[in-house]
Amino acid sequence: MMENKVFLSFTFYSTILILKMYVVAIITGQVRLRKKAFANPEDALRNGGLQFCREDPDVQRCLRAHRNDMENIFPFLFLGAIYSLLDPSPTVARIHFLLFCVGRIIHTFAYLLCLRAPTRSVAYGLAQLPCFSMALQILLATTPYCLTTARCRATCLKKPAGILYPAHRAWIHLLDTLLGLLESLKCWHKTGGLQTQFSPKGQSSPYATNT
Ligand SMILES: N[C@@H](CCC(=O)N[C@@H](CS)C(=O)NCC(=O)O)C(=O)O
Repeated sequence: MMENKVFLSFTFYSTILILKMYVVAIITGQVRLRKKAFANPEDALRNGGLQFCREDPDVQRCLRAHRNDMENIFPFLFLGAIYSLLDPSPTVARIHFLLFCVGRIIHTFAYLLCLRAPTRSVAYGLAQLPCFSMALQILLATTPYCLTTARCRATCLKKPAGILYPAHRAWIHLLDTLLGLLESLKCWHKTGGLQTQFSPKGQSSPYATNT
């Protein structure tokens, strides 16, 4: 793991973001104390009385910021980890992680400090871009395997005499078309596209089989 620069970079930015979430949780607790707005009767009783077991707009804001972090940072932890395994360019990967991290930090500031719209939305959109890019690259890397498996299954469903049903033939043709499309995308990738490899270096296409 320590030799995988991309994974180290991912671990660094992920940890920063997890610490950021902890900070939001601490701020929520402080706002509860300052505004006397507790979530549980026992907390309210300890801090002045049951009447303080209530909601407060500032506490709600902190909770929404935290929830939005969970909606976005948790998927990033998955996407970033898998993306790191695809052997992308370390520089491109770092740009992905940095963009997400900066976007999420600005989002939190914008939310907690009630910054003027559309600051928060722009930060949200900025952070979503690398996530969509990583998701797309993961799909490009994994879809050939799934399609090849489907194709193998389809060819195994031959009639005893070795003849293919017309529906099977059409299905195999569709899978071949999709695989060809992915092969073209792969070439585009290698000639300066998204810089991620689909299969280990030097290995021929895994789906170059005959019908
Ligand atoms: N669950 C979100 C989905 C869309 C989203 O995350 N929007 C961003 C940019 S407008 C946001 O900050 N939403 C506020 C929030 O989740 O509390 C929502 O309800 O708004």
